[in-house]
Amino acid sequence: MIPARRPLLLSALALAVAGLAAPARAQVKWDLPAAYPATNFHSVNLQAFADDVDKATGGKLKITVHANASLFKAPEIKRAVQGGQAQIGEVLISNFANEWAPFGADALPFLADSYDESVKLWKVQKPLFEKKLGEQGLMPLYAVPWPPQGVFSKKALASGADMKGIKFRAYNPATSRLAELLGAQPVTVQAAEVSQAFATGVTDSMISSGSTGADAKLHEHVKHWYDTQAWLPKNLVLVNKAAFAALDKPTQDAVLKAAAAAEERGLAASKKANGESLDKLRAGGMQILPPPAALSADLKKAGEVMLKEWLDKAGADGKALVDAYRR
Ligand code: PCA
Repeated sequence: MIPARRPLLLSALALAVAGLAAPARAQVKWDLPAAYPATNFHSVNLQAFADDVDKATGGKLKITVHANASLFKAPEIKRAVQGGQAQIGEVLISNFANEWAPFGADALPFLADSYDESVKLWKVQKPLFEKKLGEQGLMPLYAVPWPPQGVFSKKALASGADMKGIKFRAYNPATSRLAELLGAQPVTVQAAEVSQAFATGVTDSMISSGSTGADAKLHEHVKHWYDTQAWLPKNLVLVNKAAFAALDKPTQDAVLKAAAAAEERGLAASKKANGESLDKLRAGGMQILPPPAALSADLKKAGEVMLKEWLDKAGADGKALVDAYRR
């Protein structure tokens, strides 16, 4: 049925009023899927970022953080943001090295293996990433490194040879390849399921941070952590470009400002989490050990193979990146 005629002037007036009122009142809601527990320093930092944006925009942009892979699993988050199922998300960028090799640069053993080097690597990665992600309808907002990666193992390790045949949990293509080169059996398990994987014997070892070990209460299942400081993989917060473009300018500025603050705060939080989580694991009965020389040497050898393979795959982009990083 056709609705009763309304005086034309009145509906025009109603439209004009709605149009004027909309920008002031409209609230935009964004979902932010993330893959790590709500108490992890990355997630705490995401929440602080969302709170900063809320405050700076007077509640106009509300970002809801969905921690612990509750909305999407870690490897699905990038595609979800690309496809607009989520407007913003946090990814472990090296998870996507098979898509484009430079995404994996921060998971190459011993290329950038300290906080300072990790920051330096990000500086040269960022412009390249902006271009590549831009082509995919995405925009990087900020990056935060995980603490240095060390080897968790149920059995004591003296060298790479001790890892032959043992089950080794992987979290990205680089950790799978490292396992293969060491003769271990890679099994991919996302962080949210690490505790269960060790408890049920799905895996006996992995390389990761003390932070993820403490999140998973790994001291209950594993007695050794070797402080190999092999690399510091980064979490990257990505936004859907169209969703960002739809914001008004002051809101966009608030997001960028909060992102810059989150990058700085996240770096400090990572350093703090590194010490605290190792203390927690130690208190729980795990031995926090310097790596035996032979284990370090074997990891370095594997790292050299991986860098060569990566340079082959990454082509001109990879060479430019490594050259700029080493300059
Ligand atoms: N924790 C994440 C990635 C690197 C890290 O330290 C994980 O183990 O999945």
